[in-house]
Amino acid sequence: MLVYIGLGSNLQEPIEQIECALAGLEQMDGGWLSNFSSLYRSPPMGPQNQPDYLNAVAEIETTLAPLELLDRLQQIEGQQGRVRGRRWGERIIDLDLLLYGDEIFDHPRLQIPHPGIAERLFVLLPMEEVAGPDLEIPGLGRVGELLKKCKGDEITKVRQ
Ligand code: A4P
Ligand code: MG
Repeated sequence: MLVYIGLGSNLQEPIEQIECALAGLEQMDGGWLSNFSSLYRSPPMGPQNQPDYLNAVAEIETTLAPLELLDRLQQIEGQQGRVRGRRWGERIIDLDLLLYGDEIFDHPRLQIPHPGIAERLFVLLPMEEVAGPDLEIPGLGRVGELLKKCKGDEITKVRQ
């Protein structure tokens, strides 16, 4: 199964945190990192009294079931010292399961596609870079089309 993971960080050297999480994804049993995007910097969505975020998207091939994969992602978050605070608040690392093939999944612990994808430039831009504009988000449409409708927040490509 081809899956897309969103990575985000705005605490404790975000670039290093994202690189560390990518290394964790690379080493994950049952998953093969096949591609990843540049890093993008944007102001926080949600509470404004927190640092800017760095975001990226990784593409993985996996044999893991959705909830198994979520467990692995939360393990990586835990290894990097993530503590859960306020909703949409600052974080060392956030790993969101954005897409799991073309499946729609609704479970108390896991919603796929990840809610909010369609309005988030910091998800759509790196996703388009990795997968191209024709990638279909189940129930929502193509990434390229969603991007055209998205309001232009400040977002800058940091590197790569
Ligand atoms: N969960 C449900 N579906 C999923 C999924 N598809 N992937 C559950 C991952 N987790 C999923 O997540 C809370 C619970 O969501 C998990 O235990 C899991 O069972 P969390 O990461 O602890 O909480 P959260 O991240 O504070 O809440 P939420 O609603 O997931 O926030 P988001 O959507 O992750 O947004 N601004 C910028 N510029 N860039 C960002 O990356 N990120 C956030 C957080 C806020 N503002 C941001 C950014
Ligand atoms: Mg999250």
